[in-house]
Amino acid sequence: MDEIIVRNSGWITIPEIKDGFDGIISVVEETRHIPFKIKRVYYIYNLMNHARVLRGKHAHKRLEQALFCISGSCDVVLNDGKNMQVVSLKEPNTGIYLGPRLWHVMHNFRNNCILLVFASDFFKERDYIRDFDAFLRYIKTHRR
Ligand code: T46
Repeated sequence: MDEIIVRNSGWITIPEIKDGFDGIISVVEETRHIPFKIKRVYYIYNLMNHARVLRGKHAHKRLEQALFCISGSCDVVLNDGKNMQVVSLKEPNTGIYLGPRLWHVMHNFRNNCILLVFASDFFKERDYIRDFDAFLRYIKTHRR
């Protein structure tokens, strides 16, 4: 696992309970494994394994999220306005913390990728910054 160098992010590893031939159970408990109170859960699926498929392309002003690829794999480009890096999500028990003010793009979806996301708030379009130049302007005045 590469070290995450961008601000407001980091790996999250959740427990795996191995049941031998009967499979594995992975568990997420709010505030224990996920560093915020969970208000919303959503998942993204039916993703085409195609170079043109790009999701994200935005940042959030306040929202905190935890992103897990629970089937297949994908890459996430993270950009905090200063540093940029690409992380691969490929283990169902290893996700990333996606804090606020972090531009992110998900792509390279492989093998019927299913992205499971835990979010700290309900859906609010006004929390999104969907223009990259607007994001760069925003972080100049909202660094914490
Ligand atoms: C994020 C990344 C990781 C809703 O109405 N409610 C919801 O809870 C969500 C998540 C989306 N939507 C609507 C808003 C759009 O009309 O679904 C449509 C697609 O959303 P969006 O283009 O934002 O999807 P992604 O995959 O680019 O981004 C999603 C989350 O929206 C976002 O918060 O950080 O996953």
